[in-house]
Amino acid sequence: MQQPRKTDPLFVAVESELITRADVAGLVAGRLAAVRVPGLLSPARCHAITAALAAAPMDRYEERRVFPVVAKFGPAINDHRDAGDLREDYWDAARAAEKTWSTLGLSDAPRELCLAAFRAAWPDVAPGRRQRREMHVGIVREINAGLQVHFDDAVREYAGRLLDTDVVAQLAFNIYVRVPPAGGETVLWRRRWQPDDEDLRVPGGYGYDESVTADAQSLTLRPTLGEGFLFDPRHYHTVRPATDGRRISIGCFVGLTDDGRLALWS
Ligand SMILES: O=C(O)CCC(=O)C(=O)O
Ligand SMILES: [Fe+2]
Repeated sequence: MQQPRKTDPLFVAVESELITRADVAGLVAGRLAAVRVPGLLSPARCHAITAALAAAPMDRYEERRVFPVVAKFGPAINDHRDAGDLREDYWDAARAAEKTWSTLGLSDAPRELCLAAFRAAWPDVAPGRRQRREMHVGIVREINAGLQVHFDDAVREYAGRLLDTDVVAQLAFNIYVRVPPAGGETVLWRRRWQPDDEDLRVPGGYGYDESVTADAQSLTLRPTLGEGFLFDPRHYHTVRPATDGRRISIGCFVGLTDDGRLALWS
């Protein structure tokens, strides 16, 4: 893909030792495109998690929408969405995933790993609430064959509000607990959804033809083991196929709410 002749100096990735308040604020303000946190989890913890996951029953995203296939553990809101509403079966899937995880013998649940990554930056971080119920936090995904080019924006995807509080900005967060030796990059484009993009929808899919990104400036981030990425998912993004090996992450969405808190969900 051709890079534009002139580039936006604010569309950059920065590295942080820990997610800071300035990182979150910088992403929300559009002063940054992505924050990378190398070594957020130690290799030993990543190995312990992937070893335990071998005994966990993974399922898949809805295959008629999500192709190539993506294996996952725990519910994703977009698999339980009906006409802009969250179906009741989300809650059953959430409780079932939490129960199964507790049998794996690991010290930290995905929810705790996600919350912990933000506590230093934003002490007021908690699972988001919908109709007073706590959202599921921490989806485990195995994205070996890549993703469609897409964006994530709960404001557009959920006609009413997704959470009881208003989300004024949404970020996407992932920690990579297993990385392939080649491929598996996350690509972000400096391009947001426009109404005409609907002409470029992948038929039946959740994404768009890659030409939607035209010659927009892009950032390619290759995750390293234990690294965390935080970015604004309203920018079109994708995951490239792993050419061999497995790519496993634990992630969630992060909402900045109108009362200045961070609310997480998956
Ligand atoms: O796995 C990744 O790097 C990004 C996945 C993604 O699309 C997201 O977290 O919104
Ligand atoms: Fe995404």
